[in-house]
Amino acid sequence: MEKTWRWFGKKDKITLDMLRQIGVEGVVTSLYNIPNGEVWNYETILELKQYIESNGLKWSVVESLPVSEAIKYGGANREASIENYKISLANLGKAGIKTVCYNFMPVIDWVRTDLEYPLEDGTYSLYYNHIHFAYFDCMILKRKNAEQDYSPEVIAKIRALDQIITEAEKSRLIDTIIVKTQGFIHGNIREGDQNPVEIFRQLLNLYEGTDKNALRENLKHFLSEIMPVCDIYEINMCLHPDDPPATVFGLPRIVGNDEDITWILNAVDNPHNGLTFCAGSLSAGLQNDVVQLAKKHVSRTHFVHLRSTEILPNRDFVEADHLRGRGNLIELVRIFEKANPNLPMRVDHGKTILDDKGKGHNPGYPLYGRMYAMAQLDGVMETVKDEIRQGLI
Ligand code: DNO
Repeated sequence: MEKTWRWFGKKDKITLDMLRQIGVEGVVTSLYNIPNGEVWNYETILELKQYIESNGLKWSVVESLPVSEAIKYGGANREASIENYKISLANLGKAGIKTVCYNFMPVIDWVRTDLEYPLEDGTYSLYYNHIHFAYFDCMILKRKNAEQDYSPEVIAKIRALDQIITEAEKSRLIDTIIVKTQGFIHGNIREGDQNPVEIFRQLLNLYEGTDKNALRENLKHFLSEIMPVCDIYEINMCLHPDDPPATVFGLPRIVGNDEDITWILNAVDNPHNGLTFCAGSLSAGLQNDVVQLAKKHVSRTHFVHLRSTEILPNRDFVEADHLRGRGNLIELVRIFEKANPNLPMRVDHGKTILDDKGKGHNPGYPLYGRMYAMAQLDGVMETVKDEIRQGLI
């Protein structure tokens, strides 16, 4: 597989020169300054592409070309937004960039409640605490009828938490769930925005009346519209699964299990309508056996996120060491390496280790933690290539 790395543009403290030193082959990045829904013009794409190439690397994958909310909920300016998306895709195609990752999660992308959860060995991981999440939903956001989405045990626990939680802890929860995890990836709320909770409430209102079927139809419409452009430029669209693969805040989520993925791939049955196989997101759902999913959908997988999780009995989940947990990454490398040795993969997330702490890297994207995981997976990939050469698999 091609070893790629998520790089956050020229302002990223982890420079392209550093990436070359640690064996990265391709860059995964985006035009972070262009607001969602606006056109990516050819010159700006080319300028960044040439900058990457002048540093001895290539721009392998776009992550993400973001899909605006209007496209997802079917708002008034949906068609104009789709037209802009097509122009951006054509411009990417003309520049020779042909792998595009995106997601179709309403309002909020990935969900975590703790960005520095301390582990016994002195490192830190990303963490999802179900009670803290429910507390934010019911007691801070005060979403209408939110309590109906949780069991009586969970409600009792959030009431107990309410007696002891401090204002600082509440602010940290808001910051983690809807600001810090979202702003750096084209999310709806950015650091410095005033009253993020109110902005978030208004965004949720946009989806009133949009159920799972409506969201599916909106995705199908979007894909049907953009496929002709993808056919001309041979662009592979890579839909990222929902993280975690479950309904949140009463919003529909439609990329969480085999039935969802099969529906989407069949609804627009074009090889350019493909997947980002994110083992981390998929493994965070008990319903998913990632190895089975990979075997079934390998031919439509155009980009792979190698990451793993561990689900705890209380519905919390923690990001696991990359070679352990439910992600089963060794077996996934066997499946993907065999199917397509050029398939781009990136290590997704990494623990905060050594002197990563306090370096100001984006949450989940520290230098040493990711470098360590990439070295682990590099070893796995070389071993698997050897297994293939020897005809063992
Ligand atoms: C989080 C990421 C996601 C992902 C997008 C793809 O760390 O995995 O934000 O990039 O969902 O569109």
